[in-house]
Amino acid sequence: MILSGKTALVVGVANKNSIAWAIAEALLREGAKVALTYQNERVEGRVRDLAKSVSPELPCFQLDATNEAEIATAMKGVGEAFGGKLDMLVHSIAFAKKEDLEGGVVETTAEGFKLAQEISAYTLISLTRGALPMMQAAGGGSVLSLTYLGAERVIPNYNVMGICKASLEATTRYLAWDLGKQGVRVNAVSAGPIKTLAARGISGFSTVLDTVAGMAPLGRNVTTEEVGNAGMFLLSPWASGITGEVLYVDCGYNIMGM
Ligand code: 0WD
Repeated sequence: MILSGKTALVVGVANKNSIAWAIAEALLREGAKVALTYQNERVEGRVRDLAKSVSPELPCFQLDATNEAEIATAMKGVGEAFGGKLDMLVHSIAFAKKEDLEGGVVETTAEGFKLAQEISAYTLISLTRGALPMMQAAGGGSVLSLTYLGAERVIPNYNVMGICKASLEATTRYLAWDLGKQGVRVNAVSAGPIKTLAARGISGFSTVLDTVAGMAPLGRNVTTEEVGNAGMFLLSPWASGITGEVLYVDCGYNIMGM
C-alpha cells in the first residue's frame, strides 16, 4: 500500500457524495491515516457517521475555513492525532451565494465576490499555512485542491465561481513555487461535473451533465471514485515530480472544440 504510514487531513466532506469523501476513501484504501473536518453542526452528524463507517477511531474536527481560530484548533487536534506530522492536505470546498450562480456576471456584488473568493480560493492559502509546520515536521508534504473547467472557459451560470477557480488555480501555482524547496507539492484536480450538494446550487447543472456526456471522448460523465483515485495519485509519492499542476479528470471533455 503506497500510503502506508502516511497521514492526511481532508477538508470538505459534506456527505457521502462529496468528492472529498471519495478522496478520503482512496487514501484509506492505500493505507493512509485520515482525519476529516466538518464545516459546522449542520453537517457534523453526517460526517461523523461516515467516519465511523470506515473506522471507529477516525478523527473529526470542526473547521469553518473562514475562521482562523477554528483552523488553529483543528490543526492542533490533527497534530495530537498524528504525532505532529502531516503528509497530505485536501482542500475540497467552495461557496458562492445562490444569486451569484445565475443571471448576469455584471450584477455580482463586491460582497458576493469577496465571500466566494475567500471561501473558494483564499482558504487554500490559510489551510496550507495551518498545515505547514506539520508538513515540515514530516520532511515535506502534498496539497490538493479541486477546480473546474469554468476557471478558463465560460460555463453559463458558473459565473463568480469560474472567477474563483481561476484564482484557485493561480494560487496553486504560486504556492507550489513558494513551498517547493521545502518538499511541499501543491496540485489541483479539475473534475468533470458530478451531482453533489455544491453542484445542485448551479442553475442548469443537468444540462451541463448531458452536454459533457454527449461530447466527452469517453462518452459519459466522470465518477467521484475516478476523481478520488486521481486525487490520491497526485497526493501520493507516485506523483513526487509533479507540482503546480492542474490535472483534468473529466473523461476528456476539456480537449474538445466541438
Ligand atoms: O461538479 C462538481 N461537483 C465539481 C466540484 C466539479 C469540479 C470541481 N468541484 C469542486 C467544488 O467546487 C469544490 O471545490 O470540488 C469541491 C468539492 O465540491 P463537491 O464535492 O462537489 O461538493 P460538496 O459535497 O457540497 O462539498 C463542498 C463542501 C460544502 O458543502 P455544502 O454543504 O456547502 O454544499 O464545502 C464545504 C461544505 O461542507 N464548505 C466549507 N467547509 C469549511 N469551511 C465552507 C467553509 N467556509 N464552505 C463550504
